[in-house]
Amino acid sequence: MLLIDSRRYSGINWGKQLCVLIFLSLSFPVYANHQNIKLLKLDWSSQQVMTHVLHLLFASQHVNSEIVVTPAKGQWFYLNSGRADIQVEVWEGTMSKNLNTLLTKGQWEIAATHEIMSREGWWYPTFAESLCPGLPSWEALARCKGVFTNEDGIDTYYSGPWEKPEHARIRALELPFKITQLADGYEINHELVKAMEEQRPVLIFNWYPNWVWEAYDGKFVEFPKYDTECEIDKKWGVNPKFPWDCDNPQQGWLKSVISSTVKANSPCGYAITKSFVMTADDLNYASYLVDVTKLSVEDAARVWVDKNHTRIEGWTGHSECKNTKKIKP
Ligand code: TMO
Repeated sequence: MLLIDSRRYSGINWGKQLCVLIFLSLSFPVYANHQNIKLLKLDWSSQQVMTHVLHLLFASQHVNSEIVVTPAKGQWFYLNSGRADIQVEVWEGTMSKNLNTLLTKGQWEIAATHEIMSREGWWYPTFAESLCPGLPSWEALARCKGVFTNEDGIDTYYSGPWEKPEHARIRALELPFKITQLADGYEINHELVKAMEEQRPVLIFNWYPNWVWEAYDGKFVEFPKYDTECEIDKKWGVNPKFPWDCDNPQQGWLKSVISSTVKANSPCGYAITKSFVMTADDLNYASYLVDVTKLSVEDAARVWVDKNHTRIEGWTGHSECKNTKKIKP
């Protein structure tokens, strides 16, 4: 209706307009692709800070880059379609399947394997163990009605927005919990801190490394050990009727991924990203600066780089970077 009206009254030739629009939308991303390396910024603090740190390292070597923002769920679309070139934190616990699919496309490779054993799972404060004997074993949870409740007294597990199907795990392990799904890392941290301040038992998605382990005494629930078969074979594990009756990997990897476009177009950017290998302390500090100190992500990245100034040469002093003019300090 609107289109017909505006057509009648404005006299615009929509056919021609449409052609121009289609031409622009088809051609523009292709050209943009050769100009800037696109760094993917997702929805938890350490990833956001590390993305900005890489952006600063690139800038110090005159490598052009820009930051592209999407929630973690959108990352595979962004990577697959060339809308992004680098993701600095791919976690095994929630992202291994999608990463493997991406790697089979041939235009992607692992840039770095961080020196980190990562884990993602259900976190609770240790003081809750006296209220729910048998923890950290998952079997204790079924016997603990009324302990991990929300403000309305409903037994609740607070999940994140990341990819693993927590509903399927709850069904397969017959756990008496409703899920409240939080939007991102900031909502998770807010809920966790609120519960800690009220000394309220909380059952909530969390991960290692993260600042939480430095601030509070807590543990992961131990589910049956992870096995890839558990995700696909109903018969595997304690429940023969449903898949997903197991944990996430308890000692997972953490990697960065990079497109072959960067390798071809920016040897210096490629070399920097390959050498940008993080430790657990690096990520703890990054998340701490944002979640506890409440710095903006941009400021946190600058503080993080400052703290690590002795390592900068190791990340940027590559022969591939010597040709580019350096920014004068
Ligand atoms: C993807 N995350 C580290 C927040 O679990």
